[in-house]
Amino acid sequence: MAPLRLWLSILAGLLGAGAQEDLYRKVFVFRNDPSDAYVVLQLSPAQPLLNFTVCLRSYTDLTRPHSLFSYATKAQDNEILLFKPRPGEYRFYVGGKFVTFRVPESRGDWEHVCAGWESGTGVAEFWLDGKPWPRKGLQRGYAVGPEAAVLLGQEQDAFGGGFDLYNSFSGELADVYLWDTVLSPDRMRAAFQSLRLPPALLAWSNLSYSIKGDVVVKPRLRAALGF
Ligand SMILES: *[C@@H]1O[C@H](CO)[C@@H](O)[C@H](O)[C@H]1NC(C)=O
Ligand SMILES: *[C@@H]1O[C@H](CO)[C@@H](O)[C@H](O)[C@H]1NC(C)=O
Ligand SMILES: [Ca+2]
Repeated sequence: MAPLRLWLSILAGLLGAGAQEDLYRKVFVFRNDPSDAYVVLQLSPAQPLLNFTVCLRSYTDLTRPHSLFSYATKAQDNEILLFKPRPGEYRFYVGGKFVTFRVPESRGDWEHVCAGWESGTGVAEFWLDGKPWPRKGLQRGYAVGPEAAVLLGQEQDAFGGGFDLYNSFSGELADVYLWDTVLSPDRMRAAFQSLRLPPALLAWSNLSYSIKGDVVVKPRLRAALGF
């Protein structure tokens, strides 16, 4: 290895920089319940967000509260949070406030969710398995702070920490995306169907992440409909 490359790889190791890869047809398996494990997603420095959409797919038999996506800033730990307090209910937080979306209890299958938010109108969208739920109002005029700690598997009560192990995720997660726009309905459906998607701040097809603790990357068990 050339000295410069060797030095860079040592530096990357010291900084804890993780893998950067296309996770197409792969999943994170969070093996323990409860768990202290998590995955840190590297988000390139950005401007405050006035619009965004977060999407992901989860597969779990947890009935206790659990976090699906936790984006914290130093000023606000629940800056963006997708949280499932119990079966049949999702909470979508922006800037520490939340709206609740009641959904059918899981049929023991993968669930795909997209949550979108627009500062200008304060309209929050929630899509489950490619279908929109009635929109709600949340944090009109707010701006989501940049320089975030973005974690899968744990719910942050402090920047990059403050975990409650009984809010941890256990099961499988895939297809995590974050865009700085509210996706059009066609693209919300495309995300559900794992079709081609626009460039994103976080993309499952090019994810820069590091695993902390007991999480493994495995192939999906089923290929139908892309999950
Ligand atoms: C946010 O979305 C609104 C409505 O589509 C648009 O007018 C505005 O320019 C967007 N702002 C940014 C910063 O993208
Ligand atoms: C993947 O992301 C990196 C930055 O995180 C970027 O430089 C690269 O162009 C991206 N690759 C693709 C195929 O989008
Ligand atoms: Ca929190």
